[in-house]
Amino acid sequence: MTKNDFLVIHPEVQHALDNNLPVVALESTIISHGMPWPQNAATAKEVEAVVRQYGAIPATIAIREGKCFVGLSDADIDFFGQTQGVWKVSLRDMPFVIAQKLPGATTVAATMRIAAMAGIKIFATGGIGGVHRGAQDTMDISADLTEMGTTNVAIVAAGVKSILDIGLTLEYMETLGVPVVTYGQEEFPSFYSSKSGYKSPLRLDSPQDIANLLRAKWGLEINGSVLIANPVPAAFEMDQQAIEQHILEALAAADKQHIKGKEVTPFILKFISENTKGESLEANIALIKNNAKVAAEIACQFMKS
Ligand code: PSU
Ligand code: MN
Repeated sequence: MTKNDFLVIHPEVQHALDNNLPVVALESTIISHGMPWPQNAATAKEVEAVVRQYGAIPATIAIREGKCFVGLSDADIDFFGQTQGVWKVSLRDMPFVIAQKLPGATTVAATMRIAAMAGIKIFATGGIGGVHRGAQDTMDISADLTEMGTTNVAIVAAGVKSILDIGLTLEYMETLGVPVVTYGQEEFPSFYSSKSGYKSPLRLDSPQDIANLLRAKWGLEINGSVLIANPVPAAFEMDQQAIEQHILEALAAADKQHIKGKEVTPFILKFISENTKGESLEANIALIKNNAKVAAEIACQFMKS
């Protein structure tokens, strides 16, 4: 078996790849573990529609029946939105979930790896994993970051959620050689808020400039990702102080209930969503659609070589 034997690429996605048309990869952990049913599936379909509206082909990625699927049907999206017990699959889980033929929703790390296998260069999501608060004791650093150090897929995300240590996450990306570019502003955004208190290492103001950066990076054979931080649309922005309060409560609850390892991120996301009466979910949906738009625009510019 070679790695291509594990891939099932949707014919529409394959056609786009064969003809150098823009394609945007999308993850599935956000569907199975990041949002409640039925908003999760509805959002995943809307995100795909936004990618199409801005001229690219969407490829949502997930694992099923021992294969990595690149491009899902609406019925597949419903399956990953509804089914209990779908695995959250980061890189270390991939061999097990594939060999056992279990259903798996892919994180940023696993989605990037599969997107790269298929030949997709641009990926849109909500937020990436990173260095957790207190990582100096727990060593809890997402495999999203190490994957970003090696795999040539650029990510459009709304920055880094302040459930993480944003400063340490930025430091870690610097160590890995990952350029962090904020789209259209000086400050690095923190998912629910356009602010974070950290200056963005880089800033660019057009999809064309971002596409040029990607060409330069990969043209120089500097492997790895570029993080394109796209601030949440102003109308959906949440107050930084208020969200910090919810995050502190979520972290305290996780600690008290001894939540560890891969359960930490989904637990905190669910806690915040339940404790902000859906306001955070609304922001989450708005920012993902905005990221899909920008990713499609970058993908279109990138293919115009
Ligand atoms: N951060 C978010 N929303 C998410 C995730 C992270 O704001 O949905 C998901 C993504 O799939 C990400 C994963 O890749 O959690 C990171 O998990 P971990 O921290 O266990 O690596
Ligand atoms: Mn972790």
